[in-house]
Amino acid sequence: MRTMRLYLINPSNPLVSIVNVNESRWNRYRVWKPLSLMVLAGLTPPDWEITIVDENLEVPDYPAMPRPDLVGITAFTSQANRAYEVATHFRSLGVPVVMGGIHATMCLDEVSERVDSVVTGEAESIWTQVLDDARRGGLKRQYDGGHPAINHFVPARHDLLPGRYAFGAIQTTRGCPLNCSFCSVTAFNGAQYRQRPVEDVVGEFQAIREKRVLVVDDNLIGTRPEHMARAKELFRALAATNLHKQWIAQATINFADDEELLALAAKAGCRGVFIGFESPTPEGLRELGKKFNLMKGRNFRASVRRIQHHKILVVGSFIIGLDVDEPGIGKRIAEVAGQYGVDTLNALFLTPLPGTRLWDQMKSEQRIALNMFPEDWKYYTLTFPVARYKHFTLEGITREMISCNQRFYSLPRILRRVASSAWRRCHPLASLVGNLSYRNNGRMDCRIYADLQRQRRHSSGINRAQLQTQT
Ligand code: B12
Ligand code: SF4
Repeated sequence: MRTMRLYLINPSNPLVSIVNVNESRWNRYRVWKPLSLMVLAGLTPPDWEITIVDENLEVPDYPAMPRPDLVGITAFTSQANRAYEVATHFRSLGVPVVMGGIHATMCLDEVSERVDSVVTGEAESIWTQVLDDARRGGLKRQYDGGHPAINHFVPARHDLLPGRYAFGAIQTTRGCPLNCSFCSVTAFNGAQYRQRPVEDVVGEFQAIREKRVLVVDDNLIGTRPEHMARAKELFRALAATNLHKQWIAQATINFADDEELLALAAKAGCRGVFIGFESPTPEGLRELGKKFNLMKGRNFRASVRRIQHHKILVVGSFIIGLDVDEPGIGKRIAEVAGQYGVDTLNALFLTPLPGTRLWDQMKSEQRIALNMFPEDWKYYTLTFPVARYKHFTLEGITREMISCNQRFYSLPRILRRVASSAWRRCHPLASLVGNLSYRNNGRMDCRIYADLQRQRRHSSGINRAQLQTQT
């Protein structure tokens, strides 16, 4: 059988990509491995020769590369535009293009018009069939992978990307029952929380070259006692294998409620956790459907301290632009995040992502302001205001974001936080790097906001009519 050539491509987003990893060694900490493509590569039989292209690392000279037999493209919504440019290039050469991932699943019709074949849902159950059909020249227009059981997945191909990333990546669970209004995870991965067998995860951890690892799970510990029991089992097994890897993960705030869980996580190499606090007010949490954070008697400051006590840094995420938010919300979030004692703050604009409950609501209320699709998808990075916000103009909400970041990331506050983590012996260097990196991102965003305002005045770039209706 002839060996077939497959390119798997992660498109860049010109607004957020850092293509110049060689320019500064710190940029290595800002590009993350496209795990979806490594998983697809793992599922691909040996009669296919695979090249993974991560445009976030480097955009190659495609015309100079050998002609592939098939191109597979992944994309978050914010990458869709660039995905179509890449697809157009290969289709013009007569190479069939298949696209999958979250955007393809949520915007099937749009994607179908621009590629030869679309895979919706998770690919594990369907990818080899896609490849067989492509080999026979009989690709179907659409495949659906659904939500397969995640027992005994083949490991991702951790060897296929260059060693220029600071972090490896792994996934141990899928799905989330909580279905927050702004989040795509329940719609995409389902409400059932699925967990990979502990031995599979440990085996795959061992195959990762990097010392640091991003565990991409949306909630590594889950929400129920049996989920946490499995998380403990995983942490014990990781600690027992003595991998000496350091990893960061995402979790809900209940991570803080179980001392044994925290101690085991730290022993297994957990150095940081990303937690969605989302809103400083109960009304905000109710609006977002984040009822899990509303549990009676929750003291967020004490919860954060308990996590940090185990030398695990806490990144707190908040959303600006809720209907209940009033002017001054940026400053308030900075203050509340400071009171909770998080090590770094990740503030994002409320963004209607396709497929979410928020999308349906804002669409029906005609509040999606940047809606020249597919061009406008590039702004759906949660770092641009793309909707009409109840109590803010475009400039107003942008000012809130700037004031939030300037306050939280002022140099005296950064120094105070880093001193506090030094006092607690909780990775002060990592805290310093994290704080300076967020401060720097905030400053870059300010420049982009200023450019956008200028573009608006000159009526180029973003459609003027959209912006006028927004303000
Ligand atoms: C890790 C992660 C990141 C990493 C990405 C690393 C990387 N380069 O891929 C980082 C931190 C950089 C990141 C950034 C962002 N992210 Co993110 N991220 C995730 C997370 C938590 C896990 C993704 C993952 O790796 N999953 C594991 C792999 C194995 O699963 P998968 O990607 O779904 O791939 C499977 C299928 O989709 C399918 N598939 C995927 N691609 C393809 C391609 C082909 C050809 C085929 C056949 C199949 C296929 O097969 C795979 C195996 O089943 C998801 C949540 C989630 N559950 O998806 C959010 C998520 C994807 N992120 C999201 C968002 C919004 C962002 C940001 C825009 C904003 C932000 N700050 O978070 C930025 C994007 C910036 C940009 N570049 O434009 C949203 C995307 C929603 C949307 N409609 O796009 C998600 C769904 C989270 C959410 N709460 O809604 N993210
Ligand atoms: S925000 Fe977190 S808790 Fe809410 S649905 Fe998404 S993954 Fe689940």
